[in-house]
Amino acid sequence: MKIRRILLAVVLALAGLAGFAAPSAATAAHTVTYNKYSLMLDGRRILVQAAEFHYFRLPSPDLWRDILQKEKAAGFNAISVYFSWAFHSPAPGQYDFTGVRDVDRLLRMAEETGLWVIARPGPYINAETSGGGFPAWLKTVPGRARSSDAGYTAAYHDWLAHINPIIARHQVTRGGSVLLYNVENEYAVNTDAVYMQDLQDTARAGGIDVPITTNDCCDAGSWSSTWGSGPGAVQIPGVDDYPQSFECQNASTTWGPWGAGVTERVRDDAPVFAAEYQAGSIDLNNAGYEACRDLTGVQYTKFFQKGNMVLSGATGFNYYMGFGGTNWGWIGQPNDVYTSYDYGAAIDESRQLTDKYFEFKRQGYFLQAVPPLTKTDPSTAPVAAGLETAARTNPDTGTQFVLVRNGSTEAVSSTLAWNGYSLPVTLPGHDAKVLVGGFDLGGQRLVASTSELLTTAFINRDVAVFYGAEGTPGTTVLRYSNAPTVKVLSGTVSSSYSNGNLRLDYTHSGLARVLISGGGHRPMLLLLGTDDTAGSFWRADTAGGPVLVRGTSLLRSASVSHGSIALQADTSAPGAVEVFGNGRDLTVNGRPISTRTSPSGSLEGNLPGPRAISLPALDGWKQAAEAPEAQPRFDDSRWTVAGKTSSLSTFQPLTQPVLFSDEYGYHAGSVWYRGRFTATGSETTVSLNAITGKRGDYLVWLNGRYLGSAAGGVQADSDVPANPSPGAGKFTIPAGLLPAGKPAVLSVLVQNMGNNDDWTAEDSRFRQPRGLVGAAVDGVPAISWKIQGRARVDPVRGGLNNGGLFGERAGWSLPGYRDGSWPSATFAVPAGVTWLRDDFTVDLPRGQDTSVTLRFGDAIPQGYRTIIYLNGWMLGQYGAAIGPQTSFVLPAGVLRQNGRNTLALAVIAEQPATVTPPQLAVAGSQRGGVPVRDVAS
Ligand code: IPT
Repeated sequence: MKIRRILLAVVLALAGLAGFAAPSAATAAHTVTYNKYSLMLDGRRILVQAAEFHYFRLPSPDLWRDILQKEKAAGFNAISVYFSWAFHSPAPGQYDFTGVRDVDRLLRMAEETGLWVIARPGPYINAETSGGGFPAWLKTVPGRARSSDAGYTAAYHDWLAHINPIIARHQVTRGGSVLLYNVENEYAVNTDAVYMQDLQDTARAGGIDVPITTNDCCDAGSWSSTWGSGPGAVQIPGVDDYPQSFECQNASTTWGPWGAGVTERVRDDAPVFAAEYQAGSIDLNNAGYEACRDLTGVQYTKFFQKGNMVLSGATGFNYYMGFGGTNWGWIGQPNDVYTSYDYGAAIDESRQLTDKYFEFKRQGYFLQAVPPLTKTDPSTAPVAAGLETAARTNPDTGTQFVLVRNGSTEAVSSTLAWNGYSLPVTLPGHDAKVLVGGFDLGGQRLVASTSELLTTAFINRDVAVFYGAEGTPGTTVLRYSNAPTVKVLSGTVSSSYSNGNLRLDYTHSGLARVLISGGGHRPMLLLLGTDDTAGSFWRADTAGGPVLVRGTSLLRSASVSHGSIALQADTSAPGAVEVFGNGRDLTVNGRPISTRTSPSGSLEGNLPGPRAISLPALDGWKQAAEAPEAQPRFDDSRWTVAGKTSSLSTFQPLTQPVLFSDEYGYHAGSVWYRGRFTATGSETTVSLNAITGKRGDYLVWLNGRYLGSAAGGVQADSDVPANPSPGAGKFTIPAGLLPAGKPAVLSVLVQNMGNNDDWTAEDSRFRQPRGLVGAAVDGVPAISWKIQGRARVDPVRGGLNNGGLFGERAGWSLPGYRDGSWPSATFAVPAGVTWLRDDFTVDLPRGQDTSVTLRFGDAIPQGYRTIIYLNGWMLGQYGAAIGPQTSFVLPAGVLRQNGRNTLALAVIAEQPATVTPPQLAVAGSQRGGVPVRDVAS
């Protein structure tokens, strides 16, 4: 054990030689300090490059590792994680940290992957989650939320008492990977310093000893000592920037409407920290997430992020989101998002790498290659006519970082006057570069370059990869004590030597290779690429030295020992692979690969691609209609009596009693109401009112007769005048339906689409009711009500998976349900609730990562909504009223990849309809992947 620990420590120390090593299977305890420039780990400056990841949006823990490895492979050294209170607590005092909620496992995985963690346990998290992460039961707890009021305080103390110990034992100070602890979230509209201070005191009392930060809203710093040195100030102020805003439908014309995206320096005793920097967008206007990816595409990622690097001097970055994931179950906040939380992120919802991922990789590798960036001051920038320039310099090493940006949409060619040179530069429209000069690059001295540095490594000799936009000029100047020998191995590069400087001129194209030897330095291989060729490099740092790889679609990890290089890598097609590393033999995913040595000193070989996939047709559908609750004689004796007369919501019930579903412990999904009264026979109209959140509806029956449906109310914002009648529906009672003097039963099925968030820290918004808010039948003095929602908390899927449809209560969504007596589907459904079930078997190639989706027709039908369950896991909602989504990710693990699966669809129809069933489709398949076990179902 002890030897193992020492070995790991050696590995860690070796890894530490290359750039900013994040933890790797961390064991040793570290200290974290900071000053104006950066955080420091054991006194060594670090730069934090984090990607936001929400474990609760990926219900297959083995796939967490896939995402973490992909983030790591893009040069991220950290993840930022919200911990969702609602996700862990279905009821007051009940907490679950098992299975898909096992955050201890998540933090272990982060350690194993070598990623630091910025832990963000709220209690309020926003994040387009229902209630902003507040459990819905909090709506019934007295005391203003996000304040120091007693009731709220007791509630969040219980949450923190559960989550803080888990976070605390994974801190870097205890050998783990949690580096920062973030309290609250954009707590800027209504502020209570006693509350902010208590969150920090509670964390400290709970063993949190890493620096505490908070993310402030909207380019502005607060909760810092300069803003108010009183209670509530955090150690490291973080600032959120979303320069592109969220109008994905205007992607092609939008450029920075929310500002320059330069993270503000809030105070001088802490580093600048971009706590959330926009890296995607919510799809506010149903444009689809590809439009959001365009809004925040490669040009945006270059222009704004590189600008921020130099203009802000930030040494902590967190990109929101790195991977968005899925609002499965009822975790989403319906006003801003539908099922998919793809976010237009660099890694898409089906876990595929997009173009933007490769831009993140270029930037991430660069940041790791230039330690002097952790301590810089603004300096005089070289000038290039027609282009924006700015510079920072490290006061100790003199290393310069020069931003060159083109704010126009057309390419600009200019000359950069820098360090005594006139260097031609061309930038495509909306492009940006961060150039480095005065830098010790391995055993070399870089004077200046108009190519950007991707990475540098010592692999038998110095290897450096530089790049620039295809077809643009590049110049690199290196210092030598006498003329070196320059050998161009491939490409066109001219060189000249004078006064100790070697100048190389070239046009960025493909991948040029130049071997430089002599000149008083150790030899160097210079690789001069384009955005694409540079972006194709993968790097892993091993105990046996760094490894550079080209030709795989991903490099997950590498090891080098006794002359053998072993890669864990994915391929999306068969093809050539090239590996630079300290070895003569190569294995990929355990398979020996035959190789030859190239003139560049690398190993070259060929790798197989993925095997073909065949998916079964979904053609065995069975069908059953339900909604017995609509029938007058239905037995509701076990249902909850709805008889309350008041609630804590500022929204006053329109009629008595209070029918808000949360008051009766029903917090998610569908909820049924049955109201009884004695008819006079002369009633004409049922008047109802329901609040569902955006995208919801409700359906109404009287004495078993379907009366129709209405859209549920929204009332998303407290800043619009309150709508006294948000979700009104009037239903005519057919003549003769209500015999005089006879009991009548009114049945109503209401969707609860999720709760509003509490972004502005106003109770009115988050406590807004869900369910019926008013119910009357003309001439009827009183209706007595019963209510039924979810039957129980699903022990593996949790409290947000199910609502209270009859089929959900009776297990129709579950894989084990016996549907043998159900007839084959006709797909003709009446108004009301109809279920479709299909069992299917898949047998996907092993050792291959296949992402499967459920595809519906592109023309989204009106008039009904479909709730999708795979093996009992509620994975989405499809319908015209819900959003533009037609394709739903079926995460591996929830999808049994080699076995039998059950799909169940609950169709809630506002009128009779014919349903077009979905089919399975492949979103991507790569040889490789991580082992994925079936998630308990
Ligand atoms: C910022 C929130 O902090 C984050 O939780 C998420 O909601 C994000 O917005 C939008 O996706 S708030 C910022 C836009 C003012």
